[in-house]
Amino acid sequence: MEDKKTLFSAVQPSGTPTIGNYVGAINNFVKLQDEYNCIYSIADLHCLTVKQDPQKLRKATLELMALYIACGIDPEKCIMFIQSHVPEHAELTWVLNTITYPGELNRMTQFKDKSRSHADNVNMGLMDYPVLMASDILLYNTAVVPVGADQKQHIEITRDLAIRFNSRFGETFVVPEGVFPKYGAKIMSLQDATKKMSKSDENINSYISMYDDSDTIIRKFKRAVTDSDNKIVFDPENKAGISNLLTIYSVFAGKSIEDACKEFEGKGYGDFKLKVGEAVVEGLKPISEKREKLMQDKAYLDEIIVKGAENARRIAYKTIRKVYKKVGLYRP
Ligand code: ATP
Ligand code: LTN
Repeated sequence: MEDKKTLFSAVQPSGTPTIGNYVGAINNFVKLQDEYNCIYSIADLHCLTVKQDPQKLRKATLELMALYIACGIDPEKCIMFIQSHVPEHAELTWVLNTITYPGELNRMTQFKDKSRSHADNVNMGLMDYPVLMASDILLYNTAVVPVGADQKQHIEITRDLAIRFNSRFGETFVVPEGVFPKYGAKIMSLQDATKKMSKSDENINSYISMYDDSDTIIRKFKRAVTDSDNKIVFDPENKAGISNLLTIYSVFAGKSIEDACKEFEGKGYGDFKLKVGEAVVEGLKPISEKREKLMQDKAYLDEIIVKGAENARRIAYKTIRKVYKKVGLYRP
C-alpha cells in the first residue's frame, strides 16, 4: 500500500449531485481506488462560498458520503472524510494566501462566473476558493487529482503555489497532476449543450440529479435539446447535444462511443433519447437502492466519517507542522 502514489479529490455537498459529477468525477474515483492510495473528501467549507441553508447543507453532507459508498468507493481501501473535520485545511489556506496574488484569483473563470450568478454575495471566500482547494490537495502529498474539465484552472494554480512555496522555502510539497476522463470530462446541460451540466442550474430539466426517480429521468431525456438533422454521430463541435447524449449513454451502458454510434446508426432521435434515459435509469437503480439503505444506518456512516477524519488528520498534521517550520513559526 505504501509505495502507491497518493490520489486526492473532493466534491462539494452543494445541492444534489448530478450525473455530470458522477461521470466527470465519482465514477473515476471508484475506478482508480486500487491503483492509488485514495483520499476522498467532502468539501463542505467550499460550499460556504455561496449561500447555503444550514439544515440542507448538513443533510447533503451525509447524503454525499452515502452516495460515495453507494457508487462503489470502498471505505476499507480509501480515506473518506469531511473537509471541515480536518482543521489543517483552513490553516494551510492561511499560509498559502500569503504567497497568492489577488490578480491570480481575480482571473479565475469559476470566480468570474460565480460572481455573476451570485452577484448579491461576492465574498472573499468565493475569491479564495482555489487556495482552499490547493490546500486540500497539497496537505496529502498528492500526486494525482481526478476532476472534471472545469477544474483545470484550479489544478494549475495549485501547481503554481506548490512550486512557488518550494522555491521560496525549500522542497515541501509534491506538485500534483490533474487527471481528466477521456470522455465525459464535461457533461453538458440537457437544455443548452454549450453549458456545463450544473446542479445549481435554475432549470431542473437541464440536469439529471443522482437522486432523480426513473420517470423524471426518462422525461428529462425526452426533453433534451438536440438538432434537426436526425443523424446520431459523435461530433462534439457540430453536434454537441447528440454527442453529449452519446457520452452519457456510453458511460451508463458500459459501451465504447464507437459501439454506441454503431448501435444507433439510422435510428431516430426519439428512440435514441429513450434508450439513453433507460441506460441511466438502469445504472442509477442499484446506486439509489444502496444509498437509501445506507441513509438508514447513520451510525455506520458516522463511524466512517470519524475514522476518516482521524486518518486524514494524521497526514495533514505532519504537513502543516513542516510548513509552519519552513516559514519560521516558533514552537517550543
Ligand atoms: P456547481 O455546479 O454547484 O458549481 P459543481 O458540480 O461544479 O458545482 P463540485 O460538486 O465540487 O462542483 O464538482 C465535483 C466534481 O464534479 C469536480 O471534479 C467537477 O469537475 C466535476 N463536475 C461537475 N460538473 C461536471 C460536469 N457537468 N461534467 C463533468 N464533470 C463535472
Ligand atoms: N472545487 C472542486 C471541489 C474540490 C476539489 C478539491 C476537487 C474541492 N477541493 C480538491 C479536487 C481536489 C469542484 O469540483 N468544484
